[in-house]
Amino acid sequence: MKISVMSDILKANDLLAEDIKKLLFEKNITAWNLMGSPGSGKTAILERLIPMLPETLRAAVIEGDLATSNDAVRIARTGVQSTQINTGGACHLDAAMIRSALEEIEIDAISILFIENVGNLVCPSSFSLGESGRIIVSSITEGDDKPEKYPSMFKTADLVLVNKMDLLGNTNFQMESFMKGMRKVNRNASVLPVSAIEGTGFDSTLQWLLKHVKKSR
Ligand SMILES: Nc1nc2c(ncn2[C@@H]2O[C@H](COP(=O)(O)OP(=O)(O)O)[C@@H](O)[C@H]2O)c(=O)[nH]1
Ligand SMILES: [Mg+2]
Repeated sequence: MKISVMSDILKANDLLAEDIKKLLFEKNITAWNLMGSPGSGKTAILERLIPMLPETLRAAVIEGDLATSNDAVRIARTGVQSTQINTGGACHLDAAMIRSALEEIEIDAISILFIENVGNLVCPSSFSLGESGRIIVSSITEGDDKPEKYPSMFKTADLVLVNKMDLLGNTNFQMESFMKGMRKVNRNASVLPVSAIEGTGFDSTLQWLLKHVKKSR
């Protein structure tokens, strides 16, 4: 019984997500679903990346959180449109929330949409938001075993940003172990080490993004 209710919810979400995908395609917008644990550095990465985007690629951000507008306020400081969704307890965003948030965004003015999902390594992976691709932020302080422990999240990634590399000397994180686990669950995703605090790795991240923006058009 529980299983069929869940599959109905996912089916309804997928239908709505397809509509969003079509709309974004018609408007020539590439949308990234940004996922990862709470505190992995999703907002900090956007704060670094957005000012690096070329003038021709204007971005907007949808921020998802259980409560507060703190992240949307941080993003607004970068000068792009940002809107906050409070899920009121739900551990993930869904397509209906994105459809409402899109009504608040001037979508004719943008080419890239970042959707920062609720911090969680499980729930968000099952819910399509109509995105063009998925970026997972995994910080080294979480440990190098996360891809293997949370395969449903990592297997759907197009890009994994391994954040907080500035702290490498203070942890037992081994990139080799991380990559081993990662390749067990996902052979194709790109993996890039970054530090949102120091700004390292962002030239490669930007290049990856620009290449994939072109591809999805
Ligand atoms: N040392 C270090 N701290 C970081 C880095 N990126 C983010 N943080 C810190 O990690 C905390 C959570 O960052 P935030 O962007 O809010 O994470 P989010 O919950 O995933 O959006 C903040 O205190 C950030 O300053 C990084 O590259 N290095
Ligand atoms: Mg955040």
